Amino acid sequence: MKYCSRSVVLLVAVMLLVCAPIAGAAPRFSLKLGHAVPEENAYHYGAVKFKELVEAKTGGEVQIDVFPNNQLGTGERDLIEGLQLGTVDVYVGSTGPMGGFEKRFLLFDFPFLFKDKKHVYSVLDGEIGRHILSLLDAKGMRGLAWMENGFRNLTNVKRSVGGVGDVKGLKIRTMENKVHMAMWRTLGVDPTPMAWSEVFTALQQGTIDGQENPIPVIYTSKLYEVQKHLTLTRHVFSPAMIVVAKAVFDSLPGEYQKIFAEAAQEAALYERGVCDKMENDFIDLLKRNGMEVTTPDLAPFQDACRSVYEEFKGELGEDAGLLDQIVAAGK
Ligand code: EAX
Repeated sequence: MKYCSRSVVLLVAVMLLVCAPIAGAAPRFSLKLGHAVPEENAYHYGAVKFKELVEAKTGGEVQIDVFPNNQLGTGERDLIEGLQLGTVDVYVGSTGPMGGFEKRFLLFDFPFLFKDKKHVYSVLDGEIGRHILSLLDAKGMRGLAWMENGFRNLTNVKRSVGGVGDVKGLKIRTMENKVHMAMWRTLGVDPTPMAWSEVFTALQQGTIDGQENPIPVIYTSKLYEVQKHLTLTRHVFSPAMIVVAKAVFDSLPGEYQKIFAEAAQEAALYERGVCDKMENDFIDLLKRNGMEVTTPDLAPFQDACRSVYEEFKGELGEDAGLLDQIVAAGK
């Protein structure tokens, strides 16, 4: 009897060991997601939502660790390069530097191209948006969804900007993007391309007078501590994206690839909502933190930088016609 009971105990123990999931088992895929902004920014909300959806839908077989605030690189261009080098698995961030990897991403950088967010998403969520995202496959990346950075506005420490003439001579940091730089040159500004990670210090030290970004970035990066004047120029709509390194995406089983695509779309819609609310709420907070806010007549700004279209349309190659399609969609 004694022998019998011991063998039963042994059998049960073996079964428990084999059947019970091994607590804390290493996930099949452990991925690093990087972005360039603080955890208070909408990107982080979108990144965490993506993480949560993917981990839940894969039963923890895929684990995503989110690294905010440039922890995986020295700015967005660096993070995007990381996708190609294998140091970053997932990127959440703006399209700003992407024109340096695939020229046709410059399509979205033309000044005053988009009239409002309805116009923006009629393009990004349609055939043009799908086509532009697909171009990343040839660059070692898989673009999964369009998030939102937002309409970009000017800040500076030197003077109030009531009209287009008031920006002449300002030294403004731009993203590493030749269309943005050209736009500011046509307005008489001295553009300084710089990684986002260096901007706050440069403003603090006075090596630049100002910068331009959407309201959520201006507030969550505490630029009110080093900038006095906010001018609501809305001169470019800056899309953001969820992009996976193609080597990583291709290594996933088909069912996980589908989960990634669906989770990215859901996270992007969620992030756009968060970003939109921040854009509406944060202008008052910027005023309360001492910023003077002006809303100049934008027509002179638009007229002054119209030449950028002719100067850079050729960069879009066979997709140059998409620029006219986007303009037409806004009429
Ligand atoms: O993506 O570099 C920039 O100005 C970007 O808008 C910012 O990092 C958020």
